[in-house]
Amino acid sequence: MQKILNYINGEYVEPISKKWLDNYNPSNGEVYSQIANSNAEDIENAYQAAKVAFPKWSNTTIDERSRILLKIADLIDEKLVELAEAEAKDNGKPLSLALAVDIPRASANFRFFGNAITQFSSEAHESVGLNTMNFTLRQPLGVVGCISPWNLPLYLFTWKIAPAIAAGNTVVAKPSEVTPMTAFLLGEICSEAGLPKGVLNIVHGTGPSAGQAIVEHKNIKAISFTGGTKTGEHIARTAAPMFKKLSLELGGKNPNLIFADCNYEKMLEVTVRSSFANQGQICLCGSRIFVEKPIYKKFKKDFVEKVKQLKIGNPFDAETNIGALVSKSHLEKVESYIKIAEKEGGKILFGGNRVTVKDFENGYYLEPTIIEVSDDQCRVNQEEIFGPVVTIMPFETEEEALQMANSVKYGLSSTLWTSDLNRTMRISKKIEAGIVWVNTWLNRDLRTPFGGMKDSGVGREGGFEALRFFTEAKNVCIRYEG
Ligand code: TXE
Repeated sequence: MQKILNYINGEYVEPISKKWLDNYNPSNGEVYSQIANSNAEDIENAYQAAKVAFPKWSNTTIDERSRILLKIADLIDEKLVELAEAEAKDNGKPLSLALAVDIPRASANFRFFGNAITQFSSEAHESVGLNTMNFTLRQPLGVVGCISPWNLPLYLFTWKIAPAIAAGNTVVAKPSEVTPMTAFLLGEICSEAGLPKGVLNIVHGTGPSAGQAIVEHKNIKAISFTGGTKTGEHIARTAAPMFKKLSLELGGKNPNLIFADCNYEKMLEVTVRSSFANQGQICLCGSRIFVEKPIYKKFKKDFVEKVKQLKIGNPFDAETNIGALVSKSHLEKVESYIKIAEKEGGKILFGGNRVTVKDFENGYYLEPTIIEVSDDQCRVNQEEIFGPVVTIMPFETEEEALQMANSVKYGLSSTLWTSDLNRTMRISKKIEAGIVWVNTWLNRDLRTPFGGMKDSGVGREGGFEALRFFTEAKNVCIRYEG
């Protein structure tokens, strides 16, 4: 059975403990590989490799760093099919989605930061009349930690690693133990691209063991984390007293506000995607749908009709729109919310049932589920479910829509469907979300700040925000004569 090894100092190595975790294929429920079950000793080895590599890498020219990142991007592009197949097998998502989104975005992450670093600069301030000149240095932090989740495995793993190394840091990175395969494959790609040994170290294992060891390591200067809000809280509690820089991209419970004056057909097509893409396992999915009363009945009917057409199948079938959920335990967690919804008086308009897929009988399949609720404060409207489940309810006024949109502890993204410019500006300014998509969804320009507020996290990724996170600003003030 294939072993998923750690990638430390440019070599694939076994965990010191020689212990392994089972890696499941969600499409058929079978164990198909073994994952290095690493601990603090493996993290220390990875840290030492990163520490040794740091002086040279942080003094590598911007052009050379850029060249290597662009080479990694090209190699990911060349290995698109192999990586997409690995991602679909490991996560359960449709191969078509991995081919179209996950892997191209992993490549784009390296290409974007390979270019961005050649444009990144800092400020100078002349204290006029005082013979004083100030300039700001933006120096790499040193060894940094990157920890990522299972929903968009290579996409989110590289979204952290690319800016970290572009800025001159060296990295100890841990992917989710639920979906480690493409992170494992990234190691040899980096070696092939000529990334010097020790610049990137990939250690596999569980959160409480390998992950915790990264967070509590006294010489790892910053933590860039994406995952659940509860875990984010725990990481913050550990890292804050150590005064580490923290970037926390956490959960979401995103509103989708649909006004009667929207482009209805476009809205309907995109809302199916924003509800169920990646089996609803994207922190940016619009899982709370609010529809203006005049079109509520029509929307309810049309939305159910459209969702009924979605094909639930194994990830490798080109026709599949909805693949397997990532794990048995996650399937059970999502199902538990459907039961809670029924207890709370929600009405299941469509879905709610497990699906048996021919030849993949032991896979983790669930119907896309639409629940009509009457109280926006009910649990299925307040808690992140992170599966193919959305709620819908009507609203009368803009004020009511905005009040309900903001009435959750999360504040990650939001979607607004309207053709009214003034309303767009009013709502965009008042909605409590780090991202507002208007007449679109998951439309991403990597230069923009990415992240949420409230319980959706702290800090922003993307563009120069990410390069600023991974550097320390130092003011140099020079007094000169005459
Ligand atoms: O996240 P976890 P998971 C949400 C969503 C999902 C929940 C759990 O609600 O159901 O998070 O998903 C590592 N110290 N999102 O299990 O558990 C862990 O090993 C250090 C939203 O993926 O937070 C993994 O690598 N690390 C999110 C990573 O943290 C620890 C996308 C994420 O694990 C750790 C995914 C610890 N003590 C899930 N405990 C988004 N915003 O995109 C765990 N980890």
